Amino acid sequence: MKLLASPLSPYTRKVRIVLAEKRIECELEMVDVAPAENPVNRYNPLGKIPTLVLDDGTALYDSRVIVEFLDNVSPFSRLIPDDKRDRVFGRLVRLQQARDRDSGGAGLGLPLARALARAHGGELVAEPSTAGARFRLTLPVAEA
Ligand SMILES: N[C@@H](CCC(=O)N[C@@H](CS)C(=O)NCC(=O)O)C(=O)O
Repeated sequence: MKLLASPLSPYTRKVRIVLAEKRIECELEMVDVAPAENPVNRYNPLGKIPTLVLDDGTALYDSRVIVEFLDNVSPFSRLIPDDKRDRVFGRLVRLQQARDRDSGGAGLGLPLARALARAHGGELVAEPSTAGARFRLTLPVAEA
């Protein structure tokens, strides 16, 4: 895993803080994004840093995406504490800026899903996960 970075970039510093907090080993490659043919273009069409290049060549960019990925790589020093995970069930809560109204998210799906589960005597909870979101739905067995 390699982070294309610059010491002057605040977004790079944010990612480096997360790497340090979570004690994730990562190669750093300092790059200059000023030239038109900057070395980041090969991995990121926006040519911006930070860009994280995974061992299989997959490139992740935008510091928010990188930070969320890193938080899921290791459960150590969780950025979103387990006891705050229930926040996703709050009405009109959208945790990622990328998931705004234009992309269809109103922050109502999960509270409605939980309300429906509870209306049927069940429960919907968010669980820890190392790969994306994970939910557990329990419903009572209907009596015949
Ligand atoms: N939203 C991006 C912003 C990244 C960004 O603007 N990086 C600057 C350096 S701090 C950059 O690469 N600028 C070069 C350019 O825009 O061509 C993030 O959070 O990663």
